[in-house]
Amino acid sequence: MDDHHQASTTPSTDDAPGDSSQLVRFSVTVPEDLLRAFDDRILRKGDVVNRSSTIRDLIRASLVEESQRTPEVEVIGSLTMIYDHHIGDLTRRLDEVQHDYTDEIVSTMHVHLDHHNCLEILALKGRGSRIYELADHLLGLRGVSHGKLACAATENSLGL
Ligand code: NI
Repeated sequence: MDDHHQASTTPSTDDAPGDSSQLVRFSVTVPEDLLRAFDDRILRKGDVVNRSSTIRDLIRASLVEESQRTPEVEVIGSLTMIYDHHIGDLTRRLDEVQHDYTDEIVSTMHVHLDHHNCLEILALKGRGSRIYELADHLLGLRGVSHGKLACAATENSLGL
């Protein structure tokens, strides 16, 4: 059992994580094929194999995901949806919902994909409870065929 239990504050030679907090080195034990698959994944993303940097990103992402469950936490993210603007009064209803969340919707982009379909992307920033409520309202409208809310960060995670 040599993993998880030891952590030292020996300065690391890895690249800096972008803030001033002290780096801590720890060792992790994983199956060899899992590590190989992990390295392959890093390389597919076009990076040199920098496990530390990738693991830091994964840790941050998991912390963001966890804190999104707290309604009071400020989250930053985007909502993507595709819909057929010919369906009923969908465009009017989409507009009405969005006008109730002017504090949370930072920016929107609308792309007319073809004769029927529209792609709309909303940049969002606000309390988690409001952001999720907005996403539920929009994605629940009849005619919205694809939709996904992706929270990229929380206000706190930006400082990590
Ligand atoms: Ni359109």
